Amino acid sequence: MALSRRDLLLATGVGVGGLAASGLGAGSAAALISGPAAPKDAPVLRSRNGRLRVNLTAGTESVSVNGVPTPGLQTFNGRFPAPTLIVRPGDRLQIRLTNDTAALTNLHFHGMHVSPKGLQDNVFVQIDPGGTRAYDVRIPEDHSSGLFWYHPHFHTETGPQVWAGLSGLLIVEGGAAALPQVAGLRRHAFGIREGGLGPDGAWAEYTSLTPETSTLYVNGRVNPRISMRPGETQFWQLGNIGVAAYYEIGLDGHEFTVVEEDGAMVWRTWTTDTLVFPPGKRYGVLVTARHRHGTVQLRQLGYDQGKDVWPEFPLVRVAIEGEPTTGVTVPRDLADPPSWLGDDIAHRRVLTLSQAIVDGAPEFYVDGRLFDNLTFQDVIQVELGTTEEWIIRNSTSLYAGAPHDEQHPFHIHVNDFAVVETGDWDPVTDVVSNRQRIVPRSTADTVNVPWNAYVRFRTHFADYVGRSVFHCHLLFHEDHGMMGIFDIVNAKGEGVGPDQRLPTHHH
Ligand SMILES: [Cu+2]
Repeated sequence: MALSRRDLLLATGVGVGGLAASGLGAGSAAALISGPAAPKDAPVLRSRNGRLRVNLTAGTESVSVNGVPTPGLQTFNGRFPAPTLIVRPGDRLQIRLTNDTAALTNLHFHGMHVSPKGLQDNVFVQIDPGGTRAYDVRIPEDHSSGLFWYHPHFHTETGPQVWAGLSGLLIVEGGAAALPQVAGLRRHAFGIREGGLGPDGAWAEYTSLTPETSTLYVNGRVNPRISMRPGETQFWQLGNIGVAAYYEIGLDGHEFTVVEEDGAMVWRTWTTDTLVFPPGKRYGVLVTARHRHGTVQLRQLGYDQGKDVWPEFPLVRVAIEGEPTTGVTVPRDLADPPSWLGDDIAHRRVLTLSQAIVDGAPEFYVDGRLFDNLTFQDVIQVELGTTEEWIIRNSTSLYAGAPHDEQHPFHIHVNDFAVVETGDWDPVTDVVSNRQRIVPRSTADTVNVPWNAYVRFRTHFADYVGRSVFHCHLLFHEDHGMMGIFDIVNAKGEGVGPDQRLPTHHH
C-alpha cells in the first residue's frame, strides 16, 4: 500500500501520528490499515523540541459534520472536532487563544497537573469577545501520561461553548503507551460526544435535544469504521468530551484491559466487558480482536443517569480483516501505587451535592450553596504537600421540588485522587450502608456519585499553590451552581494569584 502521511492521518487519526513520531518510521506505517471513507478526523498538532505552539481561534463557523454542511457550531480554527494536541512531559504548551465568539471564554486543561495560576490552568481567566491571551502551560517532567482534553471553563458559558463544539483531545505521550508490550501497537484516540441538528438543519440549540433525539459522534463522525487483524491487540484511548451524556461502552464479544484512567497509567490492570464514562471520563484500554473475520460494533449500551436515560447507539464499526496476527498482554502490576496513599490524613472533608427547583428554575448546590463567580464565599483552604480524605455524597432526593434523582460526576482540578470507599447513604436518616472498601488500582480526576450514595477518596496536593475549582461535570449543573472553590496554600501563606480574585463583569 502506498499511503501518504496525510492519508494515514486521515485514516486513523491520532494513531498513525503517534506511531510515526515514536520512531517506527515509514516501513511500519506502510503496513497500516487504509482508512474509512469520511476524511474528517481532527488535525493532530504535536510538540517539537519541548514545545507545542498553537494559535487557536474560537469562532462561529459553518463546518462539515459527518459529511453534512452544518451552520451554528463554535470551533477552534474552523475544525470539528477540534485539533488534537499531543505533548510530552516537560513540554511547554503555548496556546495563543483568540476569542471570536460573542461571549466570554477561556481554556481549561482537564485532568492536567499544572499550575492553576497565571495563563496556565486558570479557570478565572476572562477573555473578552475580540480578545487574545497567550497561554503558556509548563508541563512538569514527572507529569503522568495519557488522554486529557481541553475546553472553555468560563463560569456559565462552559456548557454552551462545549456543546457548540469547543472541546478537543490532549494527549500526553508516555506511560501505558510507552510500555514495551504496547509501544508497537496500532492506536486510536476516540473523542466521544453527543450533539445533533435542530429542525432548521443547523447545530441544535444547547439543551434543545433529548437523549432520544441526540446523535453520538466519535471524532466528529457517526459510527466511523476502523479495522483490526484477527488476533491483533490495539491500544485505544477513549474520552467523553461532551456536556451531559453518560456512556456504558462495550465492544461486541470482546473485553477491555484497562491500562490507563483519567490521563495516568494504572498501577494494577483489570479486564472488563464494559466501561462507564460520565462526562469528562477517560480510559485507555488494550483490545484484542477475535481470531475470525467479521465486523463487530463498539457501542453505547445505554445508561440511566436518573433524569436522562441514554439509549443504545453505535459508536465505531470494527472490521476484523486481513492476516491473523498475535496479540499482546501486559502484566497485572504495572507500577507501584503513589506513596501518598499511605500518608497521614491532614484533613477530612464532606461535600454534599444537591439540587432544587427555585421559582421554576433548577439550581444545583454544593453544601446547599449556589456557586457564582461574583461572591467567592466558603473557599476551602488546603495545605500544599498534604494528603486529605474527602467524602462526596449525593442527596439529590432530599430537597423539595427536585424533579429527579440524578447521578453527578464529581471532578476536581490540578490533583488526582484515589477512591478508597463507596457506599449508600440516606440523606434523611444519615445512615450509611453497603459500605465497600476499595483497594485503588489507579487515580482519577472524575468519579460518578449515584444518588443517596457517597464516594470517599484520598488526594494529595502536590507541587502547585493557587486557586481552583471542583464541580459536577454535567456542565448544566456546573454552570447553574454545583461548583466550589479551593485554595492550595503553602507554609508561607502563598496561594491565590492576583488574577484569581473576583472577576470583573461588564454587562
Ligand atoms: Cu450534577
